[in-house]
Amino acid sequence: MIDLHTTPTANGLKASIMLEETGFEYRVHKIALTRGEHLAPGYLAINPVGRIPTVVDQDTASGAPLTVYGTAAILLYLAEKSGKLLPADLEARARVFQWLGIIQADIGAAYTGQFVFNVLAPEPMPWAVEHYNALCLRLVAPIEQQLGKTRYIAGDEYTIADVLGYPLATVSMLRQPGNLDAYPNMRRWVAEVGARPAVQKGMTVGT
Ligand SMILES: N[C@@H](CCC(=O)N[C@@H](CS)C(=O)NCC(=O)O)C(=O)O
Repeated sequence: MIDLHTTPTANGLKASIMLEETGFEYRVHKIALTRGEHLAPGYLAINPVGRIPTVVDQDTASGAPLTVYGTAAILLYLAEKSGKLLPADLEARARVFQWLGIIQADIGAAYTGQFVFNVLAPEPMPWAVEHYNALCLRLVAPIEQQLGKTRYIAGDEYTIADVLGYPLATVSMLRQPGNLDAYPNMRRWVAEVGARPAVQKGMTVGT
């Protein structure tokens, strides 16, 4: 059994899609960020970073529960444990790792900044809004280019890079003017990935 502590943000949905894709038995613990539940002592005892998503795997080889926080770490852990969505070939894996870094560290950080200045800022901050909107557009462009060359983000195989990319395209990019209008390759890929039953189920977890 795996305990998933989450809320249905883009990052939370990446973890729930991956749990659906790998087929492990799991139960959901909803963490209401708006009520500060991620900063409550009970949750901080599990994850001192105080952010979601976190998984706690109760079925480990050592017998001790294993806590894993953060989308990239969770997806890699579940891929390794299940033997799914991560190619065995070293070069193919390196391509997946590269996209994992781009989507989480580069694009994820840019969309966090975009959200802060477009949605949370108590007063308009035009420079910051423009800066983050432009940065997001610049950083998602390589995904559009890549999907013009390959069926999936890291090649012709469906991998954890696609699990990371799907909520980015369907949740974070919704805040972008025109949504996916200027991204025909991403729209083709969103339709294909979004037809997967695991993705459809994962996108509803915690809602
Ligand atoms: N690096 C983390 C980022 C996780 C993250 O940003 N979580 C947000 C929700 S999407 C959160 O818990 N925010 C609450 C806070 O920072 O106070 C990941 O890849 O999962």
